[in-house]
Amino acid sequence: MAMATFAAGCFWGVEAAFRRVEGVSEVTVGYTGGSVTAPTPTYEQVCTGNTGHAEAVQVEFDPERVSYDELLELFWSIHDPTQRNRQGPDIGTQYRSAIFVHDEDQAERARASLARVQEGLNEPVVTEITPACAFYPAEDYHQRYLEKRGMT
Ligand code: MHO
Repeated sequence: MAMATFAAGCFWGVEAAFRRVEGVSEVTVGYTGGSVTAPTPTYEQVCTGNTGHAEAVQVEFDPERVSYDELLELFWSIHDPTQRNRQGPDIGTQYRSAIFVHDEDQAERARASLARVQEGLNEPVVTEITPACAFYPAEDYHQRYLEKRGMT
């Protein structure tokens, strides 16, 4: 199993989208990319936009069934990567568009994929590509949030 980490706005919908993918075995919503590390960031803290953390999903996948490139395609399709620190009504650094890469191969694929997406857009893509760092799973009630409410 391999790991991929993405931030694309409110993590509820992002989780639901990745759960639909065949070859994805687990998706966890959480917080990453920020500076507050102890003990564990809470949703309330992240909501202030001051922790530096992004709402993100950690995707566990079988690379023989779904490729990282395919996951990237989905990532681009479910949000607007030209919006800085915002997706629709949700505003703040916690809603930024970001790819947290787990190795150099992912970094190269993410950069190449971003360049392809940029070709089709007039506005600059603001998606950050940074190395994956500590990932803090969000509170239980945020996991499978839409699914539990029959909203997927
Ligand atoms: N617009 C949603 C965002 C939730 S998401 C988990 C709300 O206001 O609750 O950030």
